[in-house]
Amino acid sequence: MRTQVAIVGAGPSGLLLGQLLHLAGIEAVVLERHTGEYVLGRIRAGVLEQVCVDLLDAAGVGARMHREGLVHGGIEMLVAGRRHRIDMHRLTGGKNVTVYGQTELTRDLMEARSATGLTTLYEAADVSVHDFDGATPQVRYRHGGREHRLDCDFIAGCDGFHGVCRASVPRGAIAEYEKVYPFGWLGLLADTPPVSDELIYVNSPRGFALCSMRSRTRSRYYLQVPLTDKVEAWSDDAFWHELRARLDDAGRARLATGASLEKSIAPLRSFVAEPLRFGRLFLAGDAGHIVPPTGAKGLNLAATDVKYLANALIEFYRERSEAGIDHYSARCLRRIWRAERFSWWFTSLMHRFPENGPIGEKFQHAELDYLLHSEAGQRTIAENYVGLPLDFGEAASAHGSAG
Ligand code: RFL
Ligand code: PHB
Repeated sequence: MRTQVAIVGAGPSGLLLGQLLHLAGIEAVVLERHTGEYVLGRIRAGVLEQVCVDLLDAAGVGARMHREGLVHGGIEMLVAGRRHRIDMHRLTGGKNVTVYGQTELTRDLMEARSATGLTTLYEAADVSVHDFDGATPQVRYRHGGREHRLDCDFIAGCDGFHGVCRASVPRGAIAEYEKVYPFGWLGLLADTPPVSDELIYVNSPRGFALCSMRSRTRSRYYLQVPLTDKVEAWSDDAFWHELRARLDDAGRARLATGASLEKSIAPLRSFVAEPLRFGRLFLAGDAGHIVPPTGAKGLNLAATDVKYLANALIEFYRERSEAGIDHYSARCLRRIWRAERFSWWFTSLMHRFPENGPIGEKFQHAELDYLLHSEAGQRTIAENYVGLPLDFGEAASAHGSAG
C-alpha cells in the first residue's frame, strides 16, 4: 500500500491531522494500535482554548462542539478557604475557553473521517517506522493476521507519550527534558450536576483538587493523591468524602454525589523532546511533549502542533517548498516551552509539596496572596490559561523580539 502521509495514532492529534490534510487534498492513512471504542473510553482533557476551537471549526468538525460545549469566561481559585474568581474574559480583552470533552472531540473527528470514507486501521499491531532519514520512508504493521507495509512520503508520529515513533529515533539525535512529580491525579466522572458553573482549582492543606465538568449534568473531579495509591483502593464514597474535605462550605453545600462512570489515576509529568523532526518523521502532540494537566494545555498544544504540521505539508505539496517543514520543530517548540512553563508553575502553585517543608508552604501562600490580590498577577494567570494565538512567534519575530 502507498500513501502520502502515514499517521501513527488515532488520538486527537492523528485524527485532526488526517482531517486537515484531507481538506487540502493530501492522502493519509491512520494506523491505531487499539480499537475505536478503547480510544473513546480514555477520559482526558476537558478545556479547549479558542485556538483549538477555531482549528476544529476550520477542520469542519465544530458543529456539535458549538451546540454542546460550555463557554467559560473565568475560573475560580479556592485558596486557604477563600474563593477568588479570575475573570479571564475581562483580563484578556474578551477571550474565553470552551469546556468540551476530549472523548466528544475525538468522536466528532472519527465520524468526520468515516463519513468521507477515509482509512483508519484500528488494531494495527507491531507498528514500526523505517527509512525516515531518506526519501522513501515506510511503516510496517500487522493487521488482520497479516504483515503489511505502507510506503509514504512522510510519517507523522501522533502516537502519544508511549508510542513507537519517538522511541525509533536514534538516541544521539534527540534530547529529552523531563520532570516527574511526586503525586498523581485521581479522576472521577459522574452523572451529577457540576458543583459550580465554572471550574474550581483548589489549593487545600489536604492537597490539590479540581472541580470540572463535561456538561450541565456530568461532572469531572480530580484529587491530588500519592503515586503509591491504587485506584481500586478508592471507593466512590472515599472520593466524595475527600473532595468534600478539600472544598469550602459553599462547595460542600452544592456538591451532588453519585456513582462513578470512570475512575483512574494519572501520573504528572513535564516532558519535551527536541527536535520534533527527524528527516521525514515528525512528532506531534503527546508523542513529543507532556504537560501536567493543571494548566489544561496538553490537547491544545497537540492541536497547534498538528496545524503547523498540516501547513508545512500543504506547503510542501503545493509549492514544493521545504521551508515549513524545516521550520516545524522550532515553531512548535517555542509555543510548547511557554505552555510547559505555565503548566509547571501552576502545578507548583496549587499542589502540596511536603518535601519542601513548612517554608515551602509559606512561600507558596505568599505567592498566591500576591497573585490573587494583584490585577497584574490575575492577568498573568488569565493570559496563560486562555493560551497564545496561532501566529504567536511570527508576530514576535517580525518585531525582532525573542521574548
Ligand atoms: P493520545 O491521545 O495519547 O493518542 C495517541 C494514540 O496513539 C496510539 N498509539 C499507537 N498506535 C499505533 N501503534 C503504536 N505503537 C501506538 N502507540 C500509541 C494510542 O493508542 C493513542 O490512541 O495523544 P495525542 O493525540 O497527541 O493527544 C494528546 C492528548 O490526549 C493529551 O495531551 C490531553 O489529554 C492532555 N490533557 C488535557 N489537555 C488539555 O488541553 N486540556 C485539558 O483539560 C486536559 N486534561 C489531560 C487532561 C490529560 C490527562 N491525563 C489522563 C494524562 C486531564 C488528564 C487527567
Ligand atoms: C478536565 O475537565 O478533565 C480538566 C479540566 C481542567 C484541567 C485539567 C482537566 O486543568
